[in-house]
Amino acid sequence: MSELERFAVRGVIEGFYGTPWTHAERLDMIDFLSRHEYNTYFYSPKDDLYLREKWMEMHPESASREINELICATQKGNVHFVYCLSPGLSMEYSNQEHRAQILRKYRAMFDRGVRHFALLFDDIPMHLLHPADVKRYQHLADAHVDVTMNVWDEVRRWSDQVELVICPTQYNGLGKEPYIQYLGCHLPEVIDLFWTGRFVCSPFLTDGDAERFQKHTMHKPLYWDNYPVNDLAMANELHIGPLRHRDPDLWSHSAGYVANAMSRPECSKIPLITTAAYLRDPLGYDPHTAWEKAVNEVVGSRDAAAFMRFADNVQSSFLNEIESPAMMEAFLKFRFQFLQGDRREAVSHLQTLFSEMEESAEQLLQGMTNQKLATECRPWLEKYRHWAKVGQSAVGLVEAGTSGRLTQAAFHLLKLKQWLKRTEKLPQKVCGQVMNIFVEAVLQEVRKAT
Ligand code: LOG
Repeated sequence: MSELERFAVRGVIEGFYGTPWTHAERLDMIDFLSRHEYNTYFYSPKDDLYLREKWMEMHPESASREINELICATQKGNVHFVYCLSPGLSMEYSNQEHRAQILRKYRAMFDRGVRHFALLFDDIPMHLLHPADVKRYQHLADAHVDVTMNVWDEVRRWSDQVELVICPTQYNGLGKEPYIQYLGCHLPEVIDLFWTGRFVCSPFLTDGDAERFQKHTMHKPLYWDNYPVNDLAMANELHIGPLRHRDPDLWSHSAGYVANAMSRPECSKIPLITTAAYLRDPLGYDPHTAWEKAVNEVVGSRDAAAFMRFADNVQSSFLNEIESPAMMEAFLKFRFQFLQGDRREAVSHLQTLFSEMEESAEQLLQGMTNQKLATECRPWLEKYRHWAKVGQSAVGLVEAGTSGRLTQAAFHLLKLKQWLKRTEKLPQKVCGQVMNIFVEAVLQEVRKAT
């Protein structure tokens, strides 16, 4: 695809709540982005004090040195570094000194070569709180337009290469809500507006929604896609599945696409490689093919098969309604075979399934080539290993029960209950509801027989 026929901005935002990436992780990520044809990195971890909570203070010396290195790395890798400030928790919009402070922080970055800036007004009160602002502005959008135009008029004088992105306070919906409509219609088109789609985490991003957004706001949306991020309420999900349900023509209806990553950078790489494949060729994008390639690249050929087996059961997210597809299929087949055909064979298939599951878990827990990935995935791998144990006890119970060996059956039932209790204590989402459904079916048979 030619440069003109794809997303103009292909970015990743470090925009999650939780532990920010380390300096080394950022440098590694910038290199990764460059190799995968991303062209933009938004530096905006929510928990970096000097970008949000203490936005008025200058970065301490050591952080400032690290930012310099990040800027150099992005320049080398042909990636734009976007310096983002989130002043909305405390800013008095009408205060000249507050505006000057934003410009002072931007200028320090400009002098080091940064040309891309963002003002992020997400996750702040929807109403004006400072009395001086209440007096001066009609509403929040009025204040945001005023501050943005003030900042824009100054930074565009520094260089004609300077670009500015805004994250509105209302960043999801239909685009016709009064705040976003006001903002869009009062800001020039060159200033991009972030938008997460209809929802904070949007299962689908469609051309139709993008067109509607443009109609109401006079701006093509700059997508801020909240995948693979897994912060806050999503913390027990590990988003290592592929990107799905983004329309192939979205590039022509948008100003660009930016993925919000997880605080686990190595895990993030798997979905981000699939996203890169989508951004490169949206029409030809096939989630499963891209996913296998991504796993191969991040995990390495030695562990890829075991990891795929694991990852198939760790797909819980707003993008994916089908959990543990291979395991579900195996259970349905088991049920059919057990009731209609060869019981022994049915049981033996499940025995193989659960011992392979345990072997994969052990292999990945004990010595993955990619140690960093192993560390980041550990809690989910542990849960996966626990489910393998539950499965083995359940199959043991079925096998002993149907062949009349009641003492063994009682032993397996005890084991099953023990493993189930331990497993259910682990909060990580693995196997969705599929294992619970299977175990419940087995226990129901036991209840009937006793
Ligand atoms: C935050 C974002 C956070 C994400 C997912 C935006 C624009 N802002 O609800 O920092 O990572 O949701 O929890 C957000 O999405 N707010």
